[in-house]
Amino acid sequence: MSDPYRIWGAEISPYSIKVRSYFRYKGIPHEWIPRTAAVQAESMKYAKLPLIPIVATPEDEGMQDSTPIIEKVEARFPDPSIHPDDEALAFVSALVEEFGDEWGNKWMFHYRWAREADQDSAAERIAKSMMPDAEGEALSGMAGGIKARMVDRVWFVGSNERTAGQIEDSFQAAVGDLEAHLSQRAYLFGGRPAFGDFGLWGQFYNCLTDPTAGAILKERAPATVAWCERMLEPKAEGDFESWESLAPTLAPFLERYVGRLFLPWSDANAKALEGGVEEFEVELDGHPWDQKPQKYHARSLAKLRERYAGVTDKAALDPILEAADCKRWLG
Ligand SMILES: N[C@@H](CCC(=O)N[C@@H](CS)C(=O)NCC(=O)O)C(=O)O
Repeated sequence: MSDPYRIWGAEISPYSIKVRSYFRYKGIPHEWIPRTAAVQAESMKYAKLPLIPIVATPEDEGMQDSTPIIEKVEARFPDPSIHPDDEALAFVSALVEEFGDEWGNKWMFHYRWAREADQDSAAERIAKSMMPDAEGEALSGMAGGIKARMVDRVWFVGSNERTAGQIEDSFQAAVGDLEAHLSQRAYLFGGRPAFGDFGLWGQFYNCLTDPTAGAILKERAPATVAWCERMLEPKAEGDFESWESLAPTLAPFLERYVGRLFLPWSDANAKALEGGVEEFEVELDGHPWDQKPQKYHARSLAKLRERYAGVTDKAALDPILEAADCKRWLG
Protein backbone atom coordinates (compact mmCIF):
# COMPACT_ATOMS: atom_id res chain seq x y z
CA MET A 1 0.00 0.00 0.00
CA SER A 2 1.26 3.47 -0.78
CA ASP A 3 1.92 6.02 1.97
CA PRO A 4 -1.06 8.06 3.09
CA TYR A 5 -1.53 11.71 2.31
CA ARG A 6 -0.52 13.93 5.20
CA ILE A 7 -2.61 16.96 6.16
CA TRP A 8 -1.22 19.54 8.55
CA GLY A 9 -4.04 21.65 9.89
CA ALA A 10 -6.00 22.87 12.88
CA GLU A 11 -9.55 22.31 14.14
CA ILE A 12 -10.02 26.05 14.33
CA SER A 13 -8.99 26.60 10.69
CA PRO A 14 -12.00 26.39 8.35
CA TYR A 15 -9.90 25.54 5.30
CA SER A 16 -8.09 22.74 7.17
CA ILE A 17 -11.22 20.95 8.33
CA LYS A 18 -12.76 21.44 4.89
CA VAL A 19 -9.92 19.43 3.33
CA ARG A 20 -10.01 16.80 6.10
CA SER A 21 -13.77 16.37 5.68
CA TYR A 22 -13.20 15.82 1.96
CA PHE A 23 -10.53 13.15 2.54
CA ARG A 24 -12.78 11.42 5.08
CA TYR A 25 -15.75 11.39 2.73
CA LYS A 26 -13.69 9.98 -0.12
CA GLY A 27 -12.12 7.31 2.10
CA ILE A 28 -8.65 8.35 0.95
CA PRO A 29 -5.94 7.15 3.34
CA HIS A 30 -4.58 10.20 5.14
CA GLU A 31 -2.93 11.25 8.34
CA TRP A 32 -4.25 14.36 10.09
CA ILE A 33 -1.37 16.13 11.80
CA PRO A 34 -2.36 18.95 14.15
CA ARG A 35 -0.16 21.90 13.28
CA THR A 36 1.72 22.47 16.55
CA ALA A 37 4.85 24.56 17.05
CA ALA A 38 6.77 21.26 17.16
CA VAL A 39 5.77 20.14 13.63
CA GLN A 40 5.68 23.54 11.98
CA ALA A 41 9.17 23.34 10.46
CA GLU A 42 8.46 19.89 8.98
CA SER A 43 5.14 21.07 7.49
CA MET A 44 6.75 24.16 5.97
CA LYS A 45 8.98 21.93 3.82
CA TYR A 46 5.83 21.33 1.77
CA ALA A 47 4.57 24.92 1.75
CA LYS A 48 5.18 28.09 -0.20
CA LEU A 49 3.03 30.24 2.10
CA PRO A 50 2.75 30.12 5.91
CA LEU A 51 -0.89 29.02 5.71
CA ILE A 52 -2.74 25.84 6.66
CA PRO A 53 -3.83 23.38 5.49
CA ILE A 54 -0.66 21.96 3.99
CA VAL A 55 -0.94 18.58 2.26
CA ALA A 56 1.89 16.21 1.31
CA THR A 57 1.05 13.58 -1.31
CA PRO A 58 2.23 9.96 -1.06
CA GLU A 59 4.89 11.01 -3.63
CA ASP A 60 6.07 13.64 -1.12
CA GLU A 61 4.88 16.66 -3.09
CA GLY A 62 3.44 19.62 -1.26
CA MET A 63 0.01 21.14 -1.97
CA GLN A 64 -1.63 24.25 -0.60
CA ASP A 65 -4.89 26.10 -1.01
CA SER A 66 -7.97 24.08 -0.21
CA THR A 67 -9.86 24.53 -3.51
CA PRO A 68 -7.06 23.33 -5.85
CA ILE A 69 -6.12 20.63 -3.32
CA ILE A 70 -9.62 19.15 -3.54
CA GLU A 71 -9.70 19.57 -7.32
CA LYS A 72 -6.36 17.77 -7.80
CA VAL A 73 -7.25 14.93 -5.44
CA GLU A 74 -10.72 14.62 -7.00
CA ALA A 75 -9.11 14.14 -10.43
CA ARG A 76 -7.11 11.26 -8.96
CA PHE A 77 -9.99 9.72 -6.96
CA PRO A 78 -13.12 10.48 -8.96
CA ASP A 79 -15.46 8.14 -7.04
CA PRO A 80 -17.71 8.92 -5.29
CA SER A 81 -17.83 12.20 -7.18
CA ILE A 82 -18.46 15.43 -5.30
CA HIS A 83 -19.81 16.95 -8.51
CA PRO A 84 -23.41 16.37 -9.65
CA ASP A 85 -23.55 14.92 -13.21
CA ASP A 86 -25.85 17.76 -14.19
CA GLU A 87 -23.51 20.46 -15.53
CA ALA A 88 -25.66 23.34 -14.28
CA LEU A 89 -25.81 21.93 -10.76
CA ALA A 90 -22.08 21.21 -10.78
CA PHE A 91 -21.43 24.88 -11.55
CA VAL A 92 -23.82 26.10 -8.86
CA SER A 93 -22.06 23.81 -6.39
CA ALA A 94 -18.65 25.23 -7.39
CA LEU A 95 -20.08 28.74 -6.99
CA VAL A 96 -21.26 27.90 -3.47
CA GLU A 97 -17.82 26.42 -2.70
CA GLU A 98 -16.15 29.67 -3.71
CA PHE A 99 -18.78 31.70 -1.89
CA GLY A 100 -18.10 29.75 1.30
CA ASP A 101 -14.35 30.31 1.09
CA GLU A 102 -14.67 33.99 0.35
CA TRP A 103 -17.86 35.40 1.85
CA GLY A 104 -18.55 32.69 4.41
CA ASN A 105 -15.11 33.51 5.75
CA LYS A 106 -16.14 37.14 6.28
CA TRP A 107 -19.02 35.99 8.47
CA MET A 108 -16.81 33.61 10.41
CA PHE A 109 -13.82 35.91 10.78
CA HIS A 110 -15.90 38.92 11.73
CA TYR A 111 -17.84 37.10 14.46
CA ARG A 112 -14.68 35.42 15.75
CA TRP A 113 -12.74 38.63 16.25
CA ALA A 114 -15.40 41.34 16.84
CA ARG A 115 -16.27 40.73 20.50
CA GLU A 116 -14.16 40.06 23.56
CA ALA A 117 -15.80 36.71 24.44
CA ASP A 118 -15.17 35.35 20.93
CA GLN A 119 -11.66 36.81 20.76
CA ASP A 120 -10.70 35.17 24.04
CA SER A 121 -12.21 31.83 23.11
CA ALA A 122 -10.54 31.67 19.69
CA ALA A 123 -7.17 33.01 20.85
CA GLU A 124 -7.04 30.43 23.63
CA ARG A 125 -7.93 27.56 21.30
CA ILE A 126 -5.34 28.66 18.73
CA ALA A 127 -2.67 28.97 21.43
CA LYS A 128 -3.58 25.52 22.78
CA SER A 129 -3.46 24.02 19.28
CA MET A 130 0.03 25.41 18.72
CA MET A 131 1.36 24.46 22.19
CA PRO A 132 -0.78 21.56 23.49
CA ASP A 133 1.31 21.17 26.67
CA ALA A 134 1.39 24.84 27.62
CA GLU A 135 -0.50 25.97 30.73
CA GLY A 136 -0.85 29.01 32.94
CA GLU A 137 1.11 32.07 31.96
CA ALA A 138 2.81 30.48 28.97
CA LEU A 139 -0.64 29.73 27.49
CA SER A 140 -2.26 33.03 28.42
CA GLY A 141 0.76 35.00 27.18
CA MET A 142 0.59 33.30 23.82
CA ALA A 143 -3.20 33.70 23.63
CA GLY A 144 -2.83 37.40 24.43
CA GLY A 145 -0.37 37.84 21.57
CA ILE A 146 -2.65 36.00 19.14
CA LYS A 147 -5.69 38.03 20.24
CA ALA A 148 -3.88 41.36 19.75
CA ARG A 149 -2.63 40.32 16.32
CA MET A 150 -5.93 38.95 15.04
CA VAL A 151 -8.15 41.73 16.38
CA ASP A 152 -5.90 44.11 14.52
CA ARG A 153 -6.40 42.11 11.33
CA VAL A 154 -10.18 41.84 11.28
CA TRP A 155 -10.26 44.80 8.84
CA PHE A 156 -8.50 42.48 6.40
CA VAL A 157 -11.75 40.73 5.42
CA GLY A 158 -13.65 44.02 5.28
CA SER A 159 -15.02 44.05 8.81
CA ASN A 160 -15.14 47.58 10.19
CA GLU A 161 -17.57 49.94 11.93
CA ARG A 162 -19.47 50.62 8.73
CA THR A 163 -19.72 47.03 7.52
CA ALA A 164 -20.24 45.16 10.82
CA GLY A 165 -24.03 45.63 10.82
CA GLN A 166 -24.39 44.31 7.30
CA ILE A 167 -22.10 41.34 8.00
CA GLU A 168 -24.13 40.34 11.06
CA ASP A 169 -27.56 40.98 9.54
CA SER A 170 -26.68 39.00 6.43
CA PHE A 171 -25.30 36.11 8.52
CA GLN A 172 -28.48 35.91 10.56
CA ALA A 173 -30.68 36.05 7.48
CA ALA A 174 -28.51 33.43 5.77
CA VAL A 175 -28.81 31.12 8.78
CA GLY A 176 -32.59 31.33 8.42
CA ASP A 177 -32.43 30.55 4.70
CA LEU A 178 -29.97 27.73 5.16
CA GLU A 179 -32.13 26.27 7.88
CA ALA A 180 -35.15 26.20 5.56
CA HIS A 181 -33.02 24.42 2.95
CA LEU A 182 -31.27 21.93 5.24
CA SER A 183 -34.39 20.96 7.14
CA GLN A 184 -35.46 19.21 3.91
CA ARG A 185 -32.25 17.29 3.11
CA ALA A 186 -28.95 16.03 4.54
CA TYR A 187 -26.63 18.10 2.33
CA LEU A 188 -26.86 21.27 0.23
CA PHE A 189 -27.45 19.42 -3.04
CA GLY A 190 -29.36 16.42 -1.74
CA GLY A 191 -28.46 13.11 -0.13
CA ARG A 192 -24.69 13.34 -0.57
CA PRO A 193 -22.09 16.03 -0.07
CA ALA A 194 -21.07 18.22 -3.01
CA PHE A 195 -18.09 20.53 -3.56
CA GLY A 196 -20.28 23.39 -2.30
CA ASP A 197 -20.88 21.68 1.05
CA PHE A 198 -17.18 21.46 1.84
CA GLY A 199 -16.48 25.16 1.20
CA LEU A 200 -19.48 26.56 3.04
CA TRP A 201 -19.32 24.03 5.86
CA GLY A 202 -15.75 24.77 6.95
CA GLN A 203 -16.80 28.31 7.77
CA PHE A 204 -20.12 27.41 9.39
CA TYR A 205 -18.62 24.67 11.51
CA ASN A 206 -16.11 27.15 12.85
CA CYS A 207 -18.93 29.62 13.55
CA LEU A 208 -20.60 26.86 15.55
CA THR A 209 -17.51 26.52 17.78
CA ASP A 210 -17.44 30.26 18.60
CA PRO A 211 -19.60 31.73 21.40
CA THR A 212 -21.62 34.39 19.55
CA ALA A 213 -22.13 32.85 16.10
CA GLY A 214 -22.46 29.41 17.73
CA ALA A 215 -25.29 30.65 19.97
CA ILE A 216 -27.16 32.03 16.95
CA LEU A 217 -26.88 28.69 15.17
CA LYS A 218 -27.87 26.65 18.23
CA GLU A 219 -30.87 28.83 19.02
CA ARG A 220 -32.26 29.19 15.53
CA ALA A 221 -30.97 26.47 13.26
CA PRO A 222 -31.07 22.87 14.47
CA ALA A 223 -30.92 21.39 10.95
CA THR A 224 -27.91 23.56 10.11
CA VAL A 225 -26.21 22.45 13.32
CA ALA A 226 -26.96 18.81 12.38
CA TRP A 227 -25.40 19.45 8.93
CA CYS A 228 -22.34 20.99 10.61
CA GLU A 229 -21.97 17.84 12.70
CA ARG A 230 -22.73 15.46 9.81
CA MET A 231 -20.08 17.09 7.62
CA LEU A 232 -17.33 16.24 10.10
CA GLU A 233 -17.52 12.69 8.69
CA PRO A 234 -19.83 12.95 5.71
CA LYS A 235 -21.41 9.87 4.20
CA ALA A 236 -23.57 9.48 1.12
CA GLU A 237 -27.18 8.91 2.22
CA GLY A 238 -28.79 9.26 -1.19
CA ASP A 239 -28.40 11.03 -4.51
CA PHE A 240 -28.02 14.60 -5.65
CA GLU A 241 -31.41 16.22 -6.26
CA SER A 242 -32.56 18.04 -9.38
CA TRP A 243 -32.54 21.85 -9.57
CA GLU A 244 -36.35 21.76 -9.53
CA SER A 245 -36.42 20.20 -6.11
CA LEU A 246 -33.53 22.31 -4.70
CA ALA A 247 -34.64 25.64 -6.14
CA PRO A 248 -37.42 26.67 -3.70
CA THR A 249 -34.92 27.12 -0.86
CA LEU A 250 -31.54 27.23 -2.66
CA ALA A 251 -32.42 29.90 -5.24
CA PRO A 252 -33.20 32.53 -2.54
CA PHE A 253 -29.87 31.77 -0.82
CA LEU A 254 -28.01 32.18 -4.13
CA GLU A 255 -29.71 35.45 -4.90
CA ARG A 256 -29.47 37.08 -1.47
CA TYR A 257 -25.88 36.28 -0.58
CA VAL A 258 -24.04 35.16 -3.73
CA GLY A 259 -25.72 37.48 -6.27
CA ARG A 260 -26.27 40.54 -4.08
CA LEU A 261 -23.23 40.45 -1.80
CA PHE A 262 -20.40 38.16 -2.81
CA LEU A 263 -20.16 38.60 -6.60
CA PRO A 264 -20.55 42.40 -6.72
CA TRP A 265 -18.02 42.60 -3.88
CA SER A 266 -15.63 40.25 -5.68
CA ASP A 267 -15.91 42.22 -8.93
CA ALA A 268 -15.28 45.54 -7.14
CA ASN A 269 -12.35 43.99 -5.29
CA ALA A 270 -10.79 42.74 -8.55
CA LYS A 271 -11.25 46.14 -10.21
CA ALA A 272 -9.66 47.87 -7.22
CA LEU A 273 -6.63 45.61 -7.51
CA GLU A 274 -6.38 46.28 -11.25
CA GLY A 275 -6.58 50.01 -10.59
CA GLY A 276 -3.98 49.75 -7.83
CA VAL A 277 -6.14 51.64 -5.33
CA GLU A 278 -5.49 51.51 -1.58
CA GLU A 279 -9.13 51.21 -0.61
CA PHE A 280 -12.40 50.69 -2.48
CA GLU A 281 -16.06 51.35 -1.88
CA VAL A 282 -18.98 49.45 -3.32
CA GLU A 283 -22.69 49.41 -2.61
CA LEU A 284 -23.85 45.93 -1.63
CA ASP A 285 -27.56 45.36 -1.44
CA GLY A 286 -28.12 49.04 -0.71
CA HIS A 287 -25.41 49.34 1.96
CA PRO A 288 -22.01 50.99 1.58
CA TRP A 289 -19.03 48.65 1.90
CA ASP A 290 -15.44 49.82 2.06
CA GLN A 291 -12.19 47.96 2.56
CA LYS A 292 -8.64 47.49 1.33
CA PRO A 293 -8.58 45.10 -1.65
CA GLN A 294 -7.82 41.44 -0.93
CA LYS A 295 -5.28 40.01 -3.35
CA TYR A 296 -6.09 36.32 -3.32
CA HIS A 297 -9.74 36.88 -4.19
CA ALA A 298 -9.13 38.36 -7.63
CA ARG A 299 -7.54 35.05 -8.63
CA SER A 300 -10.50 33.07 -7.37
CA LEU A 301 -12.97 35.27 -9.27
CA ALA A 302 -10.91 34.75 -12.44
CA LYS A 303 -11.05 30.98 -11.84
CA LEU A 304 -14.81 31.12 -11.34
CA ARG A 305 -15.21 33.02 -14.61
CA GLU A 306 -13.03 30.45 -16.37
CA ARG A 307 -15.16 27.68 -14.93
CA TYR A 308 -18.31 29.42 -16.16
CA ALA A 309 -16.80 29.90 -19.63
CA GLY A 310 -15.99 26.17 -19.67
CA VAL A 311 -19.61 25.05 -19.17
CA THR A 312 -20.40 23.65 -22.60
CA ASP A 313 -24.19 23.86 -22.56
CA LYS A 314 -25.41 26.86 -20.60
CA ALA A 315 -29.09 26.46 -21.50
CA ALA A 316 -30.06 25.15 -18.05
CA LEU A 317 -27.47 27.15 -16.08
CA ASP A 318 -28.01 30.67 -17.39
CA PRO A 319 -31.64 31.05 -16.26
CA ILE A 320 -30.61 29.92 -12.75
CA LEU A 321 -27.75 32.43 -12.65
CA GLU A 322 -29.84 35.21 -14.14
CA ALA A 323 -32.66 34.75 -11.65
CA ALA A 324 -30.12 34.85 -8.81
CA ASP A 325 -28.49 38.02 -10.20
CA CYS A 326 -25.21 36.14 -10.58
CA LYS A 327 -24.81 35.92 -14.34
CA ARG A 328 -23.73 39.49 -15.08
CA TRP A 329 -20.66 39.06 -12.86
CA LEU A 330 -19.54 35.84 -14.51
CA GLY A 331 -19.37 36.66 -18.20
N1 LIG B 1 -6.95 30.06 0.41
C1 LIG B 1 -6.38 29.25 1.46
C2 LIG B 1 -6.56 29.97 2.79
C3 LIG B 1 -5.82 29.32 3.93
C4 LIG B 1 -5.83 30.19 5.19
O1 LIG B 1 -6.17 31.38 5.15
N2 LIG B 1 -5.47 29.58 6.31
C5 LIG B 1 -5.43 30.30 7.59
C6 LIG B 1 -6.13 29.49 8.66
S1 LIG B 1 -7.81 29.17 8.26
C7 LIG B 1 -3.98 30.37 8.09
O2 LIG B 1 -3.18 29.48 7.83
N3 LIG B 1 -3.61 31.43 8.80
C8 LIG B 1 -2.28 31.56 9.34
C9 LIG B 1 -2.01 30.59 10.45
O3 LIG B 1 -2.93 29.96 10.99
O4 LIG B 1 -0.83 30.43 10.78
C10 LIG B 1 -7.05 27.88 1.46
O5 LIG B 1 -8.15 27.74 0.92
O6 LIG B 1 -6.43 26.90 1.92
